[in-house]
Amino acid sequence: MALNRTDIEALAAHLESAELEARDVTKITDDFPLMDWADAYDIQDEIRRRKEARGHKTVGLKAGLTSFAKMKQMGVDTPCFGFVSDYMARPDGGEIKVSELIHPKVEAEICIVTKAPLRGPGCHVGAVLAAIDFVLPAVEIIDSRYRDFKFDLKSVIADNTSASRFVIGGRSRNVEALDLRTLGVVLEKNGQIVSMAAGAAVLGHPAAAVAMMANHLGARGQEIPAGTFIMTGGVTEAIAVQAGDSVNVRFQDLGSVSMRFV
Ligand code: 0L1
Ligand code: MG
Repeated sequence: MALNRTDIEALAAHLESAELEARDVTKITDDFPLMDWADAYDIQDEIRRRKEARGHKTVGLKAGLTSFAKMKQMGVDTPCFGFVSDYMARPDGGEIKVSELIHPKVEAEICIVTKAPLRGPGCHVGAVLAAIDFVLPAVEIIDSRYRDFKFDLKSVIADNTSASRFVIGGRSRNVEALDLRTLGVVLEKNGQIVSMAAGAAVLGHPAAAVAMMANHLGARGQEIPAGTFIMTGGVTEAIAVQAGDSVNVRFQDLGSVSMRFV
C-alpha cells in the first residue's frame, strides 16, 4: 500500500461527493501517482462504508470492463469490480434524471443471483454455474466521475467502477435453460439498433466474470455470499445517452429492459 488511511478516507470523500453532487473531477492518480491496486480497492471499500453508515444498503456486486469491446473502448486490458447501492436502482420502463448525473452511458448486462457462497482462489466457471440461483437481465447506467472520461484503471476502481444507476427488467430464468455464451442481446436507442452482441463477449462466458470476482475478493479475504445479485459486465461497448433518449434492450430468452432519460 502506498497511501495512508487519511489519504484513503479523503479520496473516498472526494469521489463520493463528486458522485452525489454530479460534479466531475480529474483522475486521482494525477495527485497520487504512487497509488497501488490495493489502495484503489480500499478507497472503493471506504465509499461503500460511507454509504452503509448513512443507511444505504449494498444490493449487488458488479464486474466492469469485462467485454473485449468495452476494454478496447476504454483502452484497458483488465476487468474491475464494484458494488451497487439501493438508491441506484430504477424501475423497468421508468425515468432516469440526467440532471443527477454527469455524462451517463448505458450497458446491457447479463446478471445472476447466487444460491451458494463463492470464494476464491480457484473459483471457476463450473463452480459459478453450480452456485447460480437464477439469471436475469439488466441495464447499467455508468457515470464516471472523471472529466471527459480521462482516467486510468486504478482511478476507475477507486470511483466504484463508475456505478451510478441500474434497471433490472425482463424475466428470470434458471441457468440450465440458457446458454449464457450464445445468449443474444440487442440494444436500441430511440428505436434504432445501436449495438448487439452475445454473452460470450464477456470474457468468453459471463460466469467467468463471476469466477474472476470471487478470486479477486478471495485475495482480499472476502467472499460472494449466497443471495448476491451480480452484474457480469456490459456485453457491448457503452452507449452515451442524454435527456430525451429512450433505451430498450432485448435479451434472448430473458425479455426486455427499458428506460427513458429525462
Ligand atoms: O461497468 C463498467 O464496465 C465499468 C466501467 C468503468 C469505466 C467507465 O466509466 O467506462
Ligand atoms: Mg457495467
